[in-house]
Amino acid sequence: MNLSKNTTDGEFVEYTFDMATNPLWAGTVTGIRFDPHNKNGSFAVDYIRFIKDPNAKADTATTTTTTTTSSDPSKGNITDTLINGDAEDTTKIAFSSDNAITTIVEDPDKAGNHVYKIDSKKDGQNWLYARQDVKYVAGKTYIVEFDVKITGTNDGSKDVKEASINLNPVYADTPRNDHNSEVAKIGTASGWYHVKKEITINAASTDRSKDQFAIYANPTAEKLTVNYMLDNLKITAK
Ligand SMILES: [Ca+2]
Repeated sequence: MNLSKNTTDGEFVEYTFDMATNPLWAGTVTGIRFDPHNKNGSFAVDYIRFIKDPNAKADTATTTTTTTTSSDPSKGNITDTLINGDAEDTTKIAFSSDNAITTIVEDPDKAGNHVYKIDSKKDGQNWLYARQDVKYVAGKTYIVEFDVKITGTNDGSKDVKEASINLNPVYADTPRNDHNSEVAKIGTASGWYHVKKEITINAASTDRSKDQFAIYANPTAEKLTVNYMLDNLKITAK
């Protein structure tokens, strides 16, 4: 999307762009870049805002929605704030990702059930994340349970022999942000796989500003990204 000229002669000018005409704006848009000129100079921005087209039609072709909802970690600890772990509220995509398109779809194996679909939006080798902001209590042990199903790789192959599924309770300060552990080695032939794993937040951790619960799939040995589905995430304090 380009502006029409290199100067507005010192005046504020309002530009409106119809993003629906841009084929790259599909799925969940996670960032915008404002890059106002390709000459030396200065600029000021009064506002940037998103306006919904009042005539936009709902996409009835799929059960997916593009609204991402985060929990409110200010409310308390993770057992209170983790939201929509079973994906049954199809208006609340409670997981976000920097490298995946995250949607809620009907479970291909069970009519009427809804699940998160985590698909890579990049070529090549990615550690494909699903993240939700939460708040932990230092020293607490939590029981994490969820169902995961490998759906294929980002080159279109539906056959993954073995993929590594990992948990990552993200929090700062002890000893680093990431606290990874592998919880499953499964393939597409495994179907839905139930994970149950205990995590303990380091008792010395005091920085709650980066708390996040994350699940990710490692790339395959062939350096392809592994797509997956999630359902029934529950986290309970032990
Ligand atoms: Ca569900």
